Amino acid sequence: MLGKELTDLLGIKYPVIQGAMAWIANAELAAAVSNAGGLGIIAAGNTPPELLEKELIKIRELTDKPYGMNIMLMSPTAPAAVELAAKYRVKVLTTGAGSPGKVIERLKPLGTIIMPVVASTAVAIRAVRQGAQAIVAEGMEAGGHIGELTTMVLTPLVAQAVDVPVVCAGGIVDGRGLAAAFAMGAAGVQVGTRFVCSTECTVHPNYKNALVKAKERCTAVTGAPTGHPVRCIENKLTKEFLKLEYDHAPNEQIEKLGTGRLRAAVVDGDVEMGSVMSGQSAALVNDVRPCADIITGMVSEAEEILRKLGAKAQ
Ligand code: TUI
Repeated sequence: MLGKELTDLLGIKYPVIQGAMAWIANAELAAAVSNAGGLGIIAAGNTPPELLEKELIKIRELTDKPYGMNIMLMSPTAPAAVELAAKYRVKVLTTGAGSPGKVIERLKPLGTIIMPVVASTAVAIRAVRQGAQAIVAEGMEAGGHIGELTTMVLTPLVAQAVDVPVVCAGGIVDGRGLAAAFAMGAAGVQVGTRFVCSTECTVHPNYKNALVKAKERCTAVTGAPTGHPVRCIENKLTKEFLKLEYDHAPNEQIEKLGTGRLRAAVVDGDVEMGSVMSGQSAALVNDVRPCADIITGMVSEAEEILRKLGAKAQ
């Protein structure tokens, strides 16, 4: 069975991991994905520790399946999130936006499986040397904070560079993406944007609608000059950001424009002046469906594609 090294490592049924999305990936969404046989992940993001702890308590009531947590290493709340992962014995931890060395040192002895999200081969190799048990290779089609390489190039590069299971991320919404991930040497996929448009996701309906109606070339990347490029649905906010960047505005002015924008989109539904983080794959998402439908549909479609490809190769 394709992806067995990943599903065995994580104790899950299908090789589908939910991407960690700050403000969006809460206990409800993560539990829905885990209950459907994937791996749900609670995003620590910049969540204050007392609120994150509530999510960790809640998910234990919502699922008896494995789930994980993601720590955004650039966040000032990252050290507190690491301690909560230790306290609640979180089984799987993904990290993003930085080097996971210290997190691995602290949590691996407790039995936590660490899967750093990386955007380059160099960071993947270093993370495996530091003890990572799997790697999520995230291409620049993804939403939120991104690297420079595409999924198509990054995935095979990482898969040939490390000897642990690789999870392919960035641009994947369906069975075509899952089959392609296997073809590139990955053992599974991480899916973000598609799960935002799930019935169980508690994001504001305006956010889901913005993704459902998005067409190709609907996203914009801002923040590149500051070294932290972020992909969002193009709107008034991204245009203002890009204008400031074009005019070489001081970093403080750019930072000020960004304050509170993700919350505004996710909680208040402000899709014009909020930060509607999304992958390019929003163009491939046309409906809102239950997580179980998304996952089983993806797996059966991939099996059908792989069967057909197998038949043609003979
Ligand atoms: O982390 C993500 N995606 C994110 S984090 C986020 S929250 C945020 N909000 C506003 C501004 C910025 C971020 C939204 N989306 N994806 C995983 C990811 N990790 N992409 C790239 C990387 C990465 C970058 C550098 C991983 C490691 C790394 O290492 C650098 C080094 O030298 O160690």
